[in-house]
Amino acid sequence: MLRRLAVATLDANWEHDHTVPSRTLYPHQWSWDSAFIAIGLAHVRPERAWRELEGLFRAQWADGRVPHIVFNPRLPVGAYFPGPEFWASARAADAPAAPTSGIVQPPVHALAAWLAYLRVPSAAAHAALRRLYPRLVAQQRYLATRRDVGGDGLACVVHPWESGLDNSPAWDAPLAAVPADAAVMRAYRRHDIAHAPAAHRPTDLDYARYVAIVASYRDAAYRDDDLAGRHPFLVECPLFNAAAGVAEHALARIAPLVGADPGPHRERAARITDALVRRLYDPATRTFQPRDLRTGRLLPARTVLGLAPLILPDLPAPQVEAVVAEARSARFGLAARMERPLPSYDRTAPDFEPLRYWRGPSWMNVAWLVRRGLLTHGRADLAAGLGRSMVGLVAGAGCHEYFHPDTGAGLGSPAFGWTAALLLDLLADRRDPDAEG
Ligand code: 2M8
Repeated sequence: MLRRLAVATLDANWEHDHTVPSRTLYPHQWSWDSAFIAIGLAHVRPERAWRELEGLFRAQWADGRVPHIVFNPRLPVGAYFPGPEFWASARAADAPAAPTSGIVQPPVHALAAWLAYLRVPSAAAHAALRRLYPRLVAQQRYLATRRDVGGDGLACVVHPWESGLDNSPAWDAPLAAVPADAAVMRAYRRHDIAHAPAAHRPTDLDYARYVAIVASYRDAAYRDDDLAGRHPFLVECPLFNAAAGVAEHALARIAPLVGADPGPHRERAARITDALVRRLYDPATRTFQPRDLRTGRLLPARTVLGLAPLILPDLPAPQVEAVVAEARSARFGLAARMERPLPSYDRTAPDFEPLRYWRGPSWMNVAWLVRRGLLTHGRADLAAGLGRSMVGLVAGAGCHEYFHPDTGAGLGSPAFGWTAALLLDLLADRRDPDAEG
């Protein structure tokens, strides 16, 4: 029954060569959505899983960046804000012919490709893996070289949208330092608040800042040289970098299948984990926190981003223990029998907002990552509790974009791609055979 709902949701969101996150709110192709969606499609429409990933990577830029949105040129102007006319990707020398955004999202794609292959290791899957491998390597190279603004082995994000957790309290301080005036939004039509209640979404002032950061990057033709000298938002994010580390582990598994050497991937994975622990783990709070490169300081909000490094198979034992303790604290409430869903933000914080985007509600994709991390580190009891809570959300409310962190009520878009896809993955495999990496 639930499985049928999930498959119907994915089928309804399928659009010639990709799956839209939502027909209403997000009608184009999104980067990390496609990776999560491919993981689910592998269970029911394996051929589409590869089309989803390969379609996205066809829009990869010559410098290796995988854009966070690939625009569907068949849609009318105004179908999403900011649309292709705002991003103006054609101004960048490295951009492909197809219109895209100019920023990236967490690199969960190598993991998705590896999991899709494991699910159905057919000749077609092997051929797709061969085609994707050099592109996945180029994606990692872009992040490791052009985005290592801190110079110590981590990639930085240049926009809150790159984190995937756009409106997280984690970004409040660095965002507040971006000069902007909410009045500029009078010149634009926000598409999101035509489809979702404004009280659930970022404010106009947030959007004015989002737009200002894009404009700064775009006006420099999306170049990454001298970001430290000119770019208004530069942050090292624990989830983003944990995804990059896991990508190297996945590439180390893929490499022998495509005639490549896994050694360099293993070495890079170890270096990322080491840098993550050195730069983003705070021994005082015993959790991972993003670092603002403009001030050099760790950002204090305790968000679900801090739990993400658990997905790294080589995370040292003291940090595993600390993250599991943080997840089990009253802030996040992880348990073998969960009373409430995993929130996106510390539920004891005074500014916890159960309805607003990434400031409290529960999301299937980050819960899926945390669950995978728990399995990776031998916490099957907690993973089972989290998995049951995740399935319970969809059973109670359908394939919503996100869920109320107290009641489990469905919020955001009602027919959401990654919710459906990751539910399929959970249903098919409550015990992950590849959990060690
Ligand atoms: C949300 O982000 C977009 C901008 O990329 C938006 O708010 O308009 C986030 O939840 C992001 O993680 C997700 O990839 C995207 C599409 O589902 O929506």
